[in-house]
Amino acid sequence: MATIERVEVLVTSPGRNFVTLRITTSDGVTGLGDATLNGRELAVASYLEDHLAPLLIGRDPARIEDTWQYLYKGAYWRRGPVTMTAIAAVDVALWDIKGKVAGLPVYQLLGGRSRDGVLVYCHASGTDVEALLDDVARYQEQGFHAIRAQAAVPGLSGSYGVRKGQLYEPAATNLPDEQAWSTEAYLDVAPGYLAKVRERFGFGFHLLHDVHHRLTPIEAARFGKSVEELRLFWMEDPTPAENQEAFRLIRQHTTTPIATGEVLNSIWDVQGLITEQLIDYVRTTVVHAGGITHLRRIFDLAALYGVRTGSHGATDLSPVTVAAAVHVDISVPNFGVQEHMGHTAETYEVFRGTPRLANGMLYPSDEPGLGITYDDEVAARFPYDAKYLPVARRLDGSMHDW
Ligand code: EZ4
Ligand code: CO
Repeated sequence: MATIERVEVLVTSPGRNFVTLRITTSDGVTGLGDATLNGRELAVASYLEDHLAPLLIGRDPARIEDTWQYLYKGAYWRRGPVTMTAIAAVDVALWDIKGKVAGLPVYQLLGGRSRDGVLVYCHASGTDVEALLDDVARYQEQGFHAIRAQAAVPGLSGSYGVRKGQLYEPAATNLPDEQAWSTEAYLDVAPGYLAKVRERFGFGFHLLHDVHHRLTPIEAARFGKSVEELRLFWMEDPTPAENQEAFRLIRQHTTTPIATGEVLNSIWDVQGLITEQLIDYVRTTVVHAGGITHLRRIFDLAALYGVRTGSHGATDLSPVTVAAAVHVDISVPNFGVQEHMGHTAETYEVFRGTPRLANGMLYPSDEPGLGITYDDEVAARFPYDAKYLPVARRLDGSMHDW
């Protein structure tokens, strides 16, 4: 029997910080797992290095489920983003190893393809409405069938989702950027610019919008109602995700589909949302929700209730997660859509072999395992660089959800 011989925690910052776990077996097979938790990277690195690595050495790498249960139950302290991201990294690295040992891509181990490719949505944004419309046009020309639209709210520094450089990168400062927020101003403009997108481009593509946890339940209900005719694919995170009750109220008022879950990390966090059919898309993803093993459990529960998947896929999820997500997405019966933003050229030099993007779809690699390799030499050129997500304050100076 092969055993786990080496466990390495790799930190690199090719444009942004990534934490990667590499497990090597006594047979010399390596597996990669993403362990990136934006703005709290080193907490997960320490969890892995100081607390999990000693437990993994000597274990059978083939026992993925048992290792998952051992790490989850063995922590005693349940759930939480740091724990679940660390467990995810181990889980994904072990799936990568299992695929390499079997000589099969991970999606084959998950039951094979349920579809030809994975529909992705991209991020269009603009500092004003015209710029947003230009951006939507650009993404349509690139062949995307699903497009998220976000525009700056005039007079506010804190509009979520508006790109400054080539990629939207909110964790951009060495201390949290303080941004101004006004719900009233946002609600005044957001339905209007989404309507302009439909006016200009019609209904022949999926239009998405991320509210990013900024509204109260009744505000979210009003927003959802006001955009019903625009037939959004979804409104994302209308209210702070931890209050599952809030979704019941929103649901009673609007037929606009709801997506949530990118900040949630276990099946327990989405249990009520799914079983009460309070959402349409569950956004939990491989890296923050306990890996492939646990994510599949969430998606299976969702399938029972007609809830589809819509996994998070921002730039802070490394190419290892993108690859793992595509292996899951292509195999599960209740796939909905996958968020896709892409990464810097430097990131693709560190992580090679990322899924192929064509005509608005991602296709998994057919290499054994996940199909991703990690270049230590390139990674070493980009040392860790502390970066924080912004915070939002209302106009009276009080804290708001960012
Ligand atoms: O703000 O991943 O839908 N995507 C998002 C992201 C999140 C970042 C936080 O790290 O909401 O842009
Ligand atoms: Co989001």
